[in-house]
Amino acid sequence: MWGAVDTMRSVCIYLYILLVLQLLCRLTTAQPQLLPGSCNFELGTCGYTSESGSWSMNEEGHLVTVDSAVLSDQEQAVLVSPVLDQQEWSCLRLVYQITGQGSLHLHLRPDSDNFDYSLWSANTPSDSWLIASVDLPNTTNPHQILLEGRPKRGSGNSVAIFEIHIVPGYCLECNFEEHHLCGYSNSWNPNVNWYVGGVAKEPASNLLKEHTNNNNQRGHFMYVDSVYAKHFQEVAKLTSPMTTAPMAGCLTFYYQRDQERGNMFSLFSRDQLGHYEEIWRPEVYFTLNWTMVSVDIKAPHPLQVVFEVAFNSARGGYVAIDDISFSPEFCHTDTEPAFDPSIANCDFENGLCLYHQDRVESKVWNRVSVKPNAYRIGDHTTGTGCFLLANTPFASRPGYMGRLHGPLLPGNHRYCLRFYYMLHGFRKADNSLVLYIYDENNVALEKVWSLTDSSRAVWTQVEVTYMKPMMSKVVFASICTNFWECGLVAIDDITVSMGDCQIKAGSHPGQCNFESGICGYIQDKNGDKADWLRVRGHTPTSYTGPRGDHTTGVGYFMYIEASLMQPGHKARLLTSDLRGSSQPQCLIFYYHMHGSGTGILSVLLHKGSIDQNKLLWRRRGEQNISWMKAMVDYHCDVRHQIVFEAIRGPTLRSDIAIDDIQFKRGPCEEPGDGIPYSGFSEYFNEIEN
Ligand SMILES: [Ca+2]
Ligand SMILES: [Ca+2]
Ligand SMILES: [Ca+2]
Ligand SMILES: [Ca+2]
Repeated sequence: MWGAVDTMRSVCIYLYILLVLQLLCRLTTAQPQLLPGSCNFELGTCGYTSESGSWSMNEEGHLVTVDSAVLSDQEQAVLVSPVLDQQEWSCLRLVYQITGQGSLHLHLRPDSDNFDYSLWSANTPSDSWLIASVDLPNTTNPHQILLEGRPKRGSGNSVAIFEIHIVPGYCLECNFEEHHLCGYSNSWNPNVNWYVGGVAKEPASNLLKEHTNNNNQRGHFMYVDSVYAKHFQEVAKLTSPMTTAPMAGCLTFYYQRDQERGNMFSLFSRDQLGHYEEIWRPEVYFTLNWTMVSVDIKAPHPLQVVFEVAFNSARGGYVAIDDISFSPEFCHTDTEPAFDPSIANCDFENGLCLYHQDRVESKVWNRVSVKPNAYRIGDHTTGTGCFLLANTPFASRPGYMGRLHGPLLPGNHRYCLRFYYMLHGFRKADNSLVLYIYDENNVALEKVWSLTDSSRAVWTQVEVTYMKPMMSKVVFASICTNFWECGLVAIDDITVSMGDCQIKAGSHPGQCNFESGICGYIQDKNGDKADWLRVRGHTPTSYTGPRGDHTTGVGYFMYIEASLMQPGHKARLLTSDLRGSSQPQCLIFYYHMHGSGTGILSVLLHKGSIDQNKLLWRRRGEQNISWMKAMVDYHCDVRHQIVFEAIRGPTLRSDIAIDDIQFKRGPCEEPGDGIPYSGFSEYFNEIEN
């Protein structure tokens, strides 16, 4: 008898301990694990320091602000995190507010790199706080996070940060236990909306139990029902934050659904241009319990996921979701790996790559290289390389059509095709170049582009976005019906990438094409007599300067205008401060030195004092009518700037231009032209070969 009571007591104590343990467990799981770099600015700045300008702790705590009133002559205030060495993928959530006019920028500063990389920015003012989600992809480099506030000058403009949370995992993931809902947002609709559901706020149906921690008071999920639906096709949308990196892998989530009298439930992906693509819809109308779903995602660009439920009446049932997670491995073994369309790239430097011509016709397209001289433009890749030329006078036969076929690429993908063309003579452009998409049976599916404008004798970029449901390829066609009117058309530097051409790759701090400004480059105001000018089109003086830029043929470049300078005058353009790196660096840029009086272009390494300028690269005198590629290896482990210094030659025909500057971690892969300095002659007007 006593023994039985003892046993009862032990069982009770055991159950009690189990209960306490469970409670403790719930307390720890309810609080997301915060990684170093997180801060709520309540007790201090958690190791964040002001690098420039002044972020200040608000008197009431809870936030740091930068106000235009306290930024005396600076335009921005930069807050730098402690050094973080989180290597796994993590998600940074930022709670912020912009009041009046201004912007907030988030940068990543990898250790041992010259540049800070822009991760995210915002410039929309709001009446209350907003939340931003920024993916921090896995890295082996220690790094820092930079918060740059730029309130516009004038009173009432400020930028505030309330909270920085860095949590393990992907920004798409959410269990809806945290109060910001991981940046997921409901698109407000008068009658149907996604709400936070949970045990505390019992939803209409008794079937619903939250998923994350079964029976947990704090457990929450997202829930939409039809009770207030009044019209046909009322849609509730729950949208994830936009990822800040391309995503490929497996998205899983749990859902419950009761579709007694009609609702439509779908999961969409949405890109930065607003293109929706349905990636999943349920196979069943009614789930007895939480049901897990796994969907493979292959996005070459940042994306959002959108959970959409459409109701037709107030009796359309409900849908609930919870525990969205992501893994970089595909969930289904038959999912093909993300396709790399760069197999269709070709710069024609080493043959035709995977391109070929129709066999039945004589060679209409010829791979040629133009010996660099002052009259004929060389290729686009380097200025001295190879390109394809159709309709050379020797090959032309009236009435032909010369086709150049690209490799077959899989269907159902949106592709961005870019290439450069140039009319290499001055004849009629009509039909000189037409671009088709063909299927695998060589049937033309669509004419996607044709050359219409007349020649400016400059390499001009074309961008074409296309998508076909079946395997397809691009076909460049050149048509000649009348010998005397046939154009001489050239193509070079074909690239194919995934996604719409309008989605530009994120701006890279080490790249400048001068299309939207001068990238923070600095005009020397003391050590020279003139400035570099940013222009598009051609330069005003004949027989010197480029006819168009290198990036697109119709974009911007920097140049010195000889007619505004005296012989021997210098113009110096400096990069912003580069941090220095233990790694060798590769500087690539394009230069244009054409004109009988061309002077000198030098690239110098500047370390603080003028005396420490080191010559890295130099060209003297007229080089070529083409944009020429330069590659410069250098190494500098302290703070420095790179200087582009042009010296005007003896005559007006001495414009010097630069474009498409790029810094890469070195050493430069391909051999450069191997000549760091050329033109040792004292005479400026020497023409080099
Ligand atoms: Ca949950
Ligand atoms: Ca080429
Ligand atoms: Ca440009
Ligand atoms: Ca200057």
